[in-house]
Amino acid sequence: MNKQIDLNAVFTQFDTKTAIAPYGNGHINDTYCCEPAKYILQKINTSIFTDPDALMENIERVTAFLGNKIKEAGGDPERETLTVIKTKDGKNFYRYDDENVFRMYTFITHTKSIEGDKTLTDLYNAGKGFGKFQQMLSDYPADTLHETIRDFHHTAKRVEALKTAISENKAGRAASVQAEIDFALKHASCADTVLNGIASGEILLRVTHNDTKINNILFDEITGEAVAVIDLDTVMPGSMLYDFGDALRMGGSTAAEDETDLDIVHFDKACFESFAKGYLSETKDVLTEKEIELLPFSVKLMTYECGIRFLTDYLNGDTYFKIHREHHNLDRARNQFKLVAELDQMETELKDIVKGLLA
Ligand code: ADP
Ligand code: GN1
Ligand code: MG
Repeated sequence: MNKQIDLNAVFTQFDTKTAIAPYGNGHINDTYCCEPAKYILQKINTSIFTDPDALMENIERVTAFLGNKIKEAGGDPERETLTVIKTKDGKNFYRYDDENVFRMYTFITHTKSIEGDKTLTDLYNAGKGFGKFQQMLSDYPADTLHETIRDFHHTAKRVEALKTAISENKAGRAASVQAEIDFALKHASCADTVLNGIASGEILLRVTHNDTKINNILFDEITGEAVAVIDLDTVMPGSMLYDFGDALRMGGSTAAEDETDLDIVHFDKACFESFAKGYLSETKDVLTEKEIELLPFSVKLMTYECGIRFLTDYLNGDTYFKIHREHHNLDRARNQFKLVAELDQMETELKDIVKGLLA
């Protein structure tokens, strides 16, 4: 955290007085756990989320809506969705200065995050968790939500951003990554499929999470079942294919997103099957034929999109994703492209798995 920030002044605003420690493995916000673990304090990344008012309005609306659904189903809203802690002035975030904006959530206790090794049961539970989240939001009035990051999953625009980064070559790295650039441009034809489906109405625009990494779900530390879907910054209208594909981008890989030994990076069909089983158990009745058909493709699409975002950031000089070592974004891009190459060969098998699950 920026050394000049007076954290006591931040705490005073939220009427809390606790020690803090950096927490979690997100690539975007700075997260701190307040001890004893009662609150999560987050410095919102305002260079990415440029309108904190709109962002927090979305989160308040969506969590209130989910809270009602959870209550109706006999659940505990304080545990099964995020709870925003207001400042003493009744605001849902605190602006310390122009760049430093903080929010606070209740810490959801007795849960675990899955960052690395995961079992097939974990994937089943994650699929069920994200599926239920989407199902609960299926009657949310989508047009009342702000678009917190414009064109977030507009893959064709992501390809354009990559092309701009190549030609601008801001960090002088383009020549050294020609092989990755060639791979990215060769596979760019996948970018339009979902966009075309949305335009034709075969794929529905729904309220989706849009950032369904497995570590954006909290699991019960004892039963292992999904408790709450978190990191709601990107909840906005989108395709369910984005959520399904993005979850398996990491959930279906045999290695971490930044593993550099590509010989151990593979896409695992059993992981796909477990996640899809959990996901479809909650959503199969609401999906269109086209959405079902494209479930396997969506994994390749989202892995490709994330790969080109990492490559673009590398070419731009690492300004978007947090990096923890030199060439981190390049390592991440190579890793994603290895998965894309495998997924390219697997579509028929994955389609058969989906057919089997729906039979
Ligand atoms: P980022 O956008 O940077 O990924 P997240 O909102 O996902 O930030 O938070 C980072 C990590 O902090 C999560 O992966 C999770 O482990 C933990 N976390 C966030 N919110 C809560 C919460 N309310 N209760 C418990 N843990 C949380
Ligand atoms: C970011 O915030 P976090 O770490 O859950 C990113 C996702 C990427 C992901 C790659 C707002 O997710 O889109 O898929 O990193 N979130 C944003 O690991 O850009
Ligand atoms: Mg996160």
